[in-house]
Amino acid sequence: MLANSKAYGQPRIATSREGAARCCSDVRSYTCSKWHVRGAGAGPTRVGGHRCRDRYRLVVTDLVRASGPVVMGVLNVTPDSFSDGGRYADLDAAVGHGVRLRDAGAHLIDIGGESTRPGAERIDAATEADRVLPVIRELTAAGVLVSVDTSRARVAEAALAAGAAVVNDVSGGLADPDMARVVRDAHCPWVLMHWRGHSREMRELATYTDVVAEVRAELAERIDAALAVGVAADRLIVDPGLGFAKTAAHNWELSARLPELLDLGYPLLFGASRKSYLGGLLTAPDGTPRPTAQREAATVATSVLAVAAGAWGVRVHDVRATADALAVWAATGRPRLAVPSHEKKPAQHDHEVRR
Ligand code: PMM
Repeated sequence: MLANSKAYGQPRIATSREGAARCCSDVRSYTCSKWHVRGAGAGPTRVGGHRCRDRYRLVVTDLVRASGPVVMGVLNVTPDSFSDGGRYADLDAAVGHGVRLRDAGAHLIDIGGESTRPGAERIDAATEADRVLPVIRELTAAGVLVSVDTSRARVAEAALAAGAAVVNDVSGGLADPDMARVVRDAHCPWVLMHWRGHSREMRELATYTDVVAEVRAELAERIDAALAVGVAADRLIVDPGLGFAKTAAHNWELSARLPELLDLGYPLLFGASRKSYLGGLLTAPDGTPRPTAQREAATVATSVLAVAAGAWGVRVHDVRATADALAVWAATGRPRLAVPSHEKKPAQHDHEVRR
């Protein structure tokens, strides 16, 4: 059961930062004053010529425990992703876009090399790695904090070696049994997204009696599986996986009942950006769904509502629009729709002994 699930509670910033300073004396950090987010600086951190085993501590401390909402900018280096597919296949274009997203307010740039849109065919690991690794190298060299959007352990491992700081796994560890080991050994943050199967089969898997209860229970299983392998609880971030084996009605239900997922006690990432259920909401008079590029106002609304409900972060394509809206939300005193349970009672911290 979920014995160690109350991870997102009292921050241990001082302890972790002291640990980071001891371990990674050459960590360069930057500060985003707007959201008080810090991250590891450019390139892999090395101590005495070796990669520092715990170079992620600053990232973990300050991103996972971030007081403000974290904005993750989407950068798909794929020919076929539903929103930005084909636009950033060229290395310079991809790196330029990543830097622009960072400058627009993204704390983290999420780089994906395999389309996960419903119905998409899989590509092989080598192709996926060839697409993402050069972009990760260039962006981390430019001081941009990067996550890799992959469900393959081999690709994640290579991406971490290339400078990525976070693994965003849309399969929540289900697609590749080696992923948990890679993440555990790297000590990096790991986004566990709710997932039931690969793109080709996900439509048929969208059957639930109570979508929120089932997504919650399945995420809890993924958390427990990660903890059982030895991944530290404070590296985990959960994500409801909007659009992944979900109908539009499921996505709206999950959005409306976010506190039930927050009750798992982990930071929650919300990825609604430009997804088709927004297009289906905003139909033209003849019933045509709103095109992908014209779903931005709706995306911004989902971001603000999710953060006001207690989400830790949002994954978006148009970073500036969401970052601006969240700045307004922050300036208004960070109003909340509901108090997440992790703020009601202190976390157990039993996970800390596992480190
Ligand atoms: N959605 C997509 C890809 N990766 N990762 C997380 N954690 N959450 C998501 O909702 C998510 C994701 C699909 O959208 P894209 O094709 O625009 O990247």
